[in-house]
Amino acid sequence: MKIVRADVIVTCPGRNFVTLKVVTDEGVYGIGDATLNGRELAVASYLRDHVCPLLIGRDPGRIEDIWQFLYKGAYWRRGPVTMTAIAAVDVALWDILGKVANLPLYKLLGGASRESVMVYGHATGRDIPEALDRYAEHVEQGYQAIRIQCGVPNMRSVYGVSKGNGMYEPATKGVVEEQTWSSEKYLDFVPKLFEAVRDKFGFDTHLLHDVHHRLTPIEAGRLGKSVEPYRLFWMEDPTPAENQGGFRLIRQHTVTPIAVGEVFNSIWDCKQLIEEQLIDYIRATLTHAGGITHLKRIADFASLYQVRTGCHGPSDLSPVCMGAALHFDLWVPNFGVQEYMGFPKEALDVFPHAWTFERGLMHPGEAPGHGVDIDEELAARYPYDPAYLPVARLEDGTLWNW
Ligand code: CS2
Ligand code: MG
Repeated sequence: MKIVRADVIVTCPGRNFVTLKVVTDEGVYGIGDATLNGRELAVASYLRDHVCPLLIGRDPGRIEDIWQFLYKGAYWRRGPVTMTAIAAVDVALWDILGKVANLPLYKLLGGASRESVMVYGHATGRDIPEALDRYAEHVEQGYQAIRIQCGVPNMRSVYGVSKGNGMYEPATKGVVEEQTWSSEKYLDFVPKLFEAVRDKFGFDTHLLHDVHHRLTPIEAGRLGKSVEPYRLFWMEDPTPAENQGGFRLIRQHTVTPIAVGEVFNSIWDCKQLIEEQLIDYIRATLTHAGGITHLKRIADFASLYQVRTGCHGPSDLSPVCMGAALHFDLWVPNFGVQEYMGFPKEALDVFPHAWTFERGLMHPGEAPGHGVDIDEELAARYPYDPAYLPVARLEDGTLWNW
């Protein structure tokens, strides 16, 4: 079997997605997600102009060799664009392998380690009452794990809160939104949010929260300590993780579990955090961390240190990533939780899928490969629509971490 075509499909059914389709001489094809929110065309070009021509004629079954060829052959190793492009190729090749073997991807990885995958949804509100209403809806739908984000009094904008009643989408079409941030106002407020959740709903659901890189390490230590009575499942991205050693300071002050890694793109980004047990969950996901081949390595390394997976799964990664991630989640022995924000209807129409959702639990299905397809004709009706992630500024105007 040989690769005869590799096409990049950019579409915007509700939001921009980049998909790689790899076609073999026997007509079997596989698809992979190559979406990098706010920088989509960089990955599309990296694939179209530099990678796809190198795939033609290769054996799609040599997944590991092609991964090594694209990683070492780039010379300029790692980075979100490179690793997202490699991930798209990798996931497409695993999809082809599953179709050729007539097996769902999770069986190729080693079979199911559990009956289903626990996912967490997003409850957001402009204030505590509204956030509690959304939390109640998720409890009603049977979610066992729920992330809560809320507006902060006297702060004009805040991370993670839906505008209106639609789904939360951070990117804004055609413009970079400038948001304001105050760590002091946030730190004074957010324990009240968790207290309200636990007072109203008790401790039966896993409570998650995303700090989204906003604090310094000592502030993160203060936050973790202040919320220990509310027993969070995790506080996510408490501080930017370029300085992995900075997390030692957080660990000195709190036992609140920590999740990091959605912006990581290789095992090297998380090595120190994992081997020093500075985190409890690794958030790296298939699309941005080199695909199945690399994320398996990260998960196996993490398992040596009792660090569990918590794959990133926002609506700005495509249904292809979601489908493949559920196979990974069903197999991975040190599974923690999977993020699932859902998708706009038009996106689910463009990407038919085999996964199921039932009362907070998901299953990838039994279709050969990862079970997600792309309707290219429908995709063509949604042209790319440039959109950008916001930036955050402190109240004095200093550019901060969004
Ligand atoms: C967030 C993401 O889901 C999360 O944990 O951090 O929504 C993140 O803000 C977006 O993926 C950025 O595109
Ligand atoms: Mg996050």
